Formats: sequence, C-alpha cells, structure tokens
Amino acid sequence: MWSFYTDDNEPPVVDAGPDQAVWLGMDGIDGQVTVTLEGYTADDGRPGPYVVLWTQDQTEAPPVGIVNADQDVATVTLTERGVYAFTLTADDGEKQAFDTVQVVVGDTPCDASHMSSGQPYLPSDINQDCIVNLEDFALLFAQGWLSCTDMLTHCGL
Ligand SMILES: [Ca+2]
Ligand SMILES: [Ca+2]
Repeated sequence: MWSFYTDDNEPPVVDAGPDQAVWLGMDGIDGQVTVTLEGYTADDGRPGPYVVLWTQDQTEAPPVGIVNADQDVATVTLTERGVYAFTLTADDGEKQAFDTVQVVVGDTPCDASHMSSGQPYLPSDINQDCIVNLEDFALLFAQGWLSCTDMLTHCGL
C-alpha cells in the first residue's frame, strides 16, 4: 500500500509596495515626513491565520519606529535624510514570504530626486538646486570676476 504526504500549503504572498522618494517638510511640517508603507499580503488560509510584520532593514539611515507594524499598511515618521529600507514579512506558521521597499528621504524634492535616480547634477547647476538659471551664472562668474591669469601683461589692467 502506497501512501503519499502532499504538502499543499502555499506560502503567503507579500508585496511591500513601490519604492518611494520623499523629502523633509513634504507634509508641511518642517524637518519631518510621514510615509505610508502600502503593503499587501495574502495567503491560502492554510494551515490557519497568518501574521504580518514590518521591520526596518539596517542601512546608513537611523532606526525609526513603525506604527501598525503588524498590519499590511503601516506608517513611519522620518526626521533625517537618508535611504531607508523596510521589509514586510508574512508567516503562516509553516512558510514565510517577504518583500522589501526602499524609502529615500531627501532634504528637498531636488535632493530626493537625485538620491533616488542616482543621476548627477548638471555641471552648470552650480548651487545644485535642480535648475540652471541666473543664480548659477552669478555664482560661476563671481568666483573669478576680473581676476587675471595672464602673468605677462596682467590683462592690460
Ligand atoms: Ca499558507
Ligand atoms: Ca541652480
């Protein structure tokens, strides 16, 4: 007589949501930003109810508290610039699944944009505020205004 043990318990499904780029003051409160971690989990109900948990991954960013860390949708309030990572784990008691989301926090939208894209600033954007305008022009020329590098005639000055 043959007997088979079939393990038909499927592991949970976890989605930590899309990566986010935010900046301090984005909510209108100076020096902080509150981010919603839009997680999603599901399971086949076997072997029973499952539990979820948000945790913060260790990065260069400081540790923060996670509100509603045992629910799909949690929030974090961040007060320092940095690249944060959070992992959502679902555990049905037998099998686990997890997914990680990255949250970039910049000092300004411009800063956050460059932090998340990794793109360099335009060389002519001297003050790195994401726009090339007369302020950059003034900074560029103010640095060496009327200074002469001709040591022979001293530019006729
Ligand atoms: Ca399951
Ligand atoms: Ca500029």
